[in-house]
Amino acid sequence: MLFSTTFSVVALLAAEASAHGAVTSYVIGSTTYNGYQGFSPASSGPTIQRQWPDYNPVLSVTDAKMLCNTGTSAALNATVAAGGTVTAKWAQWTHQQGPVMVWMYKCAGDFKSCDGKGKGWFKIDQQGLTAPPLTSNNWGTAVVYSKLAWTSTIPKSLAPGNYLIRHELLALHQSNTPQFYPECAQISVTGSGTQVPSGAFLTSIPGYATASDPGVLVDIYSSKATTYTCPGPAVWTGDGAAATHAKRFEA
Ligand SMILES: *[C@@H]1O[C@H](CO)[C@@H](O)[C@H](O)[C@H]1NC(C)=O
Ligand SMILES: [Cu+2]
Repeated sequence: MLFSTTFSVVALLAAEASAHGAVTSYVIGSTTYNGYQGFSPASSGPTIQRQWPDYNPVLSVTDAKMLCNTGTSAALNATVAAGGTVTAKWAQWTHQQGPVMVWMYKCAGDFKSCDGKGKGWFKIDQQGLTAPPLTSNNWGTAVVYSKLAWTSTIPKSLAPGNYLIRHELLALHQSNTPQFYPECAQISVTGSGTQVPSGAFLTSIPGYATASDPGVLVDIYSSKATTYTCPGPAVWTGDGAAATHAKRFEA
């Protein structure tokens, strides 16, 4: 009796763990960079990814884990040319309602001292709901579900330097119980860009949205909404687009 109870709890926990996900590798140019493949402590070799502890979601917008899912440093970094692409890959992913948001943060110096703190995070890419209803699979996370990959372009005009790139899946399949899945990697951006976003494009993590933000606190089953706005700032794409967005925000 005791055994079977313990067994079913363990089985349940195992099922839970296997039902979530995390970024487990990156493809940049023709190179694949391994991320972490298993739970902490890592059995993987050195990676460009900051280590996450497990596949479980972060459940609070104010949790320190929102930053990089606990990871604070990584041994390696990957070089990517501004205008090039970064593809994140997930070994597994199971939810199909909620947005994908991809963020970057410019490090002041080397990666060791780059803690991701302060109002330095900006979005380079996101996909929320492309067509109603909210209960459909017309979401960014549904693309990750089918492809187990997400490709973003590093803005061509972005200034070179050391950056963190943070992939965030926000799963909304449980009413008013948002689940955040963020992982970070270290990338060295090259090129002749001169721009870095400012003002309304920048935010802190944690802190980019409140728990009651309509993009965070959602009941997809009872809501009559036909559109969805991703939480946080507008996406910064660089060049002219930056100025247009900035003006709209200041108005
Ligand atoms: C990034 O990685 C390269 C090797 O690929 C290394 O030479 C360089 O020092 C690293 N940069 C930082 C800031 O750690
Ligand atoms: Cu899950």
